[in-house]
Amino acid sequence: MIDLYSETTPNGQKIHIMLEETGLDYRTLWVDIDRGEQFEPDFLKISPNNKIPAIVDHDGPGGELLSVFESGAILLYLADMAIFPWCRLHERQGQSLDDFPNVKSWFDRIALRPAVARDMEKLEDVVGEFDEESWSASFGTEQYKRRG
Ligand SMILES: N[C@@H](CCC(=O)N[C@@H](CS)C(=O)NCC(=O)O)C(=O)O
Repeated sequence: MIDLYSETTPNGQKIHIMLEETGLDYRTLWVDIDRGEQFEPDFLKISPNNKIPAIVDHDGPGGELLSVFESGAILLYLADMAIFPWCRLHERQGQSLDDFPNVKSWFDRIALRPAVARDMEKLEDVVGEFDEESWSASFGTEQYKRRG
């Protein structure tokens, strides 16, 4: 269960939308910033910069309680789509997901989501393999050289 401390502002809406998209179990705790509720000591323990949105995950990493503030950080935390594309490249990092059964199980579940599968299929036709020249142009010695 996630507690979302929020208001109806665009920064708050980002997290409402993301939580609805993920289907995670959450409840909203409204913070009336027009009346200064963001300066209440209990809220400041969760969001030290006295801003909404903030979340408290009652089942964070290791089953521990975890609070996150700043909408960008919260979006990352809620964050499967932010890490999945990097995880697809695990072989390039010399890793096998067989060594990480929990990551593999998460990876397989994300890969099966309809939107992810659709996107991966579309990109499959566009993405080419790296050779020495294209690697150097993207990440190596050639990447900062001006062209033209
Ligand atoms: N960079 C922050 C901005 C959040 C923000 O500006 N929150 C405003 C409402 S949209 C707020 O809580 N203001 C109350 C205050 O600063 O006292 C984020 O993206 O989360």
